[in-house]
Amino acid sequence: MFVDSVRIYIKSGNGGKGAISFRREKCAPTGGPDGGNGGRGGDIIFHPTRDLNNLVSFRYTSHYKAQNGEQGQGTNRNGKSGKDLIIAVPQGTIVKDFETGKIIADLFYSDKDYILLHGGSGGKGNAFFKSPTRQAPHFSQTGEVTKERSVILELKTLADVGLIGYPNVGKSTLLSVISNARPKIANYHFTTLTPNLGVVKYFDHSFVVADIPGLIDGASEGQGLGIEFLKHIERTRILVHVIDISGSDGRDAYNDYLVINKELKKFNEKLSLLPQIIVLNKIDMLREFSKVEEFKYKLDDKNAKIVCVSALCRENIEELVRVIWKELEKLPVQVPVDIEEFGFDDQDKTAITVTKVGKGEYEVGGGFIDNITRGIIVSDYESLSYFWKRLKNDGVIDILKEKGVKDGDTIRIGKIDFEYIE
Ligand SMILES: Nc1nc2c(ncn2[C@@H]2O[C@H](COP(=O)(O)OP(=O)(O)OP(=O)(O)O)[C@@H](O)[C@H]2O)c(=O)[nH]1
Ligand SMILES: [Mg+2]
Repeated sequence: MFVDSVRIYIKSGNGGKGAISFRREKCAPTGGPDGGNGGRGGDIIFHPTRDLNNLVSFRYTSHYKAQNGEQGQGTNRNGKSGKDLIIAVPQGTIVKDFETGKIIADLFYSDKDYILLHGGSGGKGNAFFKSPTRQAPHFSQTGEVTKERSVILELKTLADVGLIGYPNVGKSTLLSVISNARPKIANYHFTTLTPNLGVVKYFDHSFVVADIPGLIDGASEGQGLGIEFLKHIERTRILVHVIDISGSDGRDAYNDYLVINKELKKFNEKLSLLPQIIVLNKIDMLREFSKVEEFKYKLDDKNAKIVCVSALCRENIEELVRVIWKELEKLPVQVPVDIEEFGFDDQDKTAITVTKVGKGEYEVGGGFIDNITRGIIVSDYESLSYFWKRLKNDGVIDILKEKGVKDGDTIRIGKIDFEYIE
């Protein structure tokens, strides 16, 4: 089964909780705080690789979770970080946020890893909260709890050259003789059902060729296998238009050429504007060479690049590879798609929202607040005073004042109501 688009769920690891612990020594039964910090949660990392060309494995496993960080321990021992989860995907996979459809990453370069979700930070142990006025803090910070996200993975195959043409004209045969690929070849239509990639070597150079299923008249209206799979050649730099010049299937070669170009244009104007090299294949079956001349005569573009070959008999194949390379050399290299500003983590960590919900009542929330409330124990005086200090020092109180908060008003943070005292 070939899968080129899937939805998956990913979650980085939560941070571990900071420890609450006090030193115990023979002569000092109530020593100072020595609770270590919790470990960081593992990241979710995507690893683009050339070894994969299908997203099918994601059909069977759709939830991916990195390991949580471990809790801190006494004697100032920090918790272990959670293991990252590395997810291998085919090179050229695009990751989109499911909610907004925005592109988050184009995993364009093979082996260039991309951290999509950072693990939650570990909570501070109680040793961290020790201060001259707070000698024995009985609180620690909980680890950051990360959110599960849903993303769409879309395979946008990366190839330099796309092979297009009617079914049975010899596209796969051609790929098999110019590259290392061994696609299925047979004398019937629609032998190729999913894209095949092959690497072609030309002296010290190499380039990637994609062979896709054949197109027919009306493909854009769903005839044959449709035109959906043309997206796999959207990122190519040139197209090699393969035509059966012998007419072995009983069609007219020039008409085939026009039909395929019309279908291309219907799929995507940009694709139809890519440079094309016309390959007139199956010349071994030609009884009259005049067919080639006739084709050239009918062609509007008198400067079109045309190469006559026999893929089966390997005739003129080296010349074709040379022509392809010479064309490629002139064209700019491919670049990843433009990414809109997007980051799951950034959005969350800085947000402070203050909403007036009633007379003298304010609700305070957002990722920033979630972060500083981690591990706060309302019943613990020191914990609470630390929390107020953070609200003050980090500007939350100023925002409340701007919104008109007054002495005696209620401030709701999470599920707890506080009274605001100036
Ligand atoms: N005589 C001759 N036969 C060829 C040549 N190239 C391919 N063929 C034959 O044409 C038939 C179709 O070849 P494929 O390579 O499978 O054609 P395709 O364009 O990939 O077809 P689809 O995958 O169905 O779109 C096979 O029987 C090949 O052996 C050629 O140069 N000369
Ligand atoms: Mg084929």
